[in-house]
Amino acid sequence: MRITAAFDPVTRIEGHLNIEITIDTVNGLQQVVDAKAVGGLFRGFEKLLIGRDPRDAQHITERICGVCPVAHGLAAVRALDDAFGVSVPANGRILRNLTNGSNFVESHILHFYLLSLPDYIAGPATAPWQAGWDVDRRLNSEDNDRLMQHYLQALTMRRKADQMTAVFGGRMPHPPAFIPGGFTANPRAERIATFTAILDEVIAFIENTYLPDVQFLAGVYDDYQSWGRGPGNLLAYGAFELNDDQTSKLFAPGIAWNAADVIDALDTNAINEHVLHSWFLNHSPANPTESKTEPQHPKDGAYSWLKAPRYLEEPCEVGPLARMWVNGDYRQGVSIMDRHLARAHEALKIARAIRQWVAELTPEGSVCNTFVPAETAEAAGLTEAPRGALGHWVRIEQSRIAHYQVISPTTWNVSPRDDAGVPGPLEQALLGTPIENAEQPIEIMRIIHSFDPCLDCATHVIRPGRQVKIYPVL
Ligand code: NFE
Repeated sequence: MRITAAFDPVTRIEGHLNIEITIDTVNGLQQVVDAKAVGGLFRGFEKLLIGRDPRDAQHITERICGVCPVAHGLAAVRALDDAFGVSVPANGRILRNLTNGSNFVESHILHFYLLSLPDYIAGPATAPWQAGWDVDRRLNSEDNDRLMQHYLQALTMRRKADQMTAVFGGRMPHPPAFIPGGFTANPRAERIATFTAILDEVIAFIENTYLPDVQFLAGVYDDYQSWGRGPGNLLAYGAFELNDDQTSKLFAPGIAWNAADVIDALDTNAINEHVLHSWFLNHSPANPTESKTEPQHPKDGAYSWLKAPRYLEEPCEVGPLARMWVNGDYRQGVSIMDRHLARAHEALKIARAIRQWVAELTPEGSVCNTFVPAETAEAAGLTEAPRGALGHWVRIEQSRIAHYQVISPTTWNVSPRDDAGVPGPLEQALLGTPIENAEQPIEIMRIIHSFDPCLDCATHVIRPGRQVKIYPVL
């Protein structure tokens, strides 16, 4: 029997996503035969930046999302560093890394325990655990209880990791400390001591609890290392600069085609945004230095507010697995469980790097260089957010922002079909998935959650004709 269903909204993600799927029996196997990822809200941040002082960009774009504001602040100031021709002193570079890194660690813990684990374990008979699908539970009660306890611990560890972000960032979410040329907080000795004490607890949690839990779950659901693959093209912009000329990074940029071991160099000229199936005025595929954000709704053939970014016109997956793959840290496969495993290994890699970086701070040393705002400039700020490659593109004319484009990680992963009709990475990952129970297709949720989508980053609410803007509730 052919069934068409919509998951609207998909829960336990950030923001609002609607997935439309068709399930049918092919060659005797009930499976997903069509999938559409629908980002239902218009973001429009690019439009409200036009005409602003460029120095507002990091503060405004941090408001794109409360989960990964740090990466947006960082991408914005990286673009402005370039536009204003200002270098960043060692302390500024390290403080940016510490603040972004602690946000990664927090976000990965949040994702596994709060957003994904409820797909696998049975919780108490109360919200947010009920009403839930009670299918394909494979854990005995002892293992289930242990993971439930770790879920509760994760609430505390998340808060502590957020405290780390706030020690130097000033607050979390939306730390105001990112500025062109560096950072605003001084790494005073007592701040370093506070940060380090929390870091030790967080590292112990990742080593002793988070990573072992993911490895345990991947063992129980080992068939989930065969599902949810997608195109297998893994793209990273790179992040966490290790030297002052910013040539060496903890995560180098690059792209692996079809999950190969060969890594191609990144060329941002190869990035184009397609809009044929998105609610934007049609234009040819365009690089973010040029592409427009002109909404058009309704529009024939369109079904999402997300554009379709493509690299050399191919869909690409971004995120922890892409970063770890490109850097040779994790190459077991591309699947639901591989995403969880790569994310947990990445959390440990970053947390251990943070420990080294703190020791490299010079207390009371310079944290930023002075700059003169450019009257005319064009620049890009590329970095990594917890969910993957993040880019901000800015053009400044007469000292004001004339053009701004953001491509967030979820726009890569959850993109709709491109101009050639090729589905986005999540859409492709869903196709062909065997479905045991079409009334409770838990397999769909597990695939979606493995990408850790954030539609907040990709879309925001605007209500034309009303003077209010409404942000999706997390
Ligand atoms: Ni709203 Fe984000 C991250 C960014 S995902 S969480 O990580 O940018 O699109």
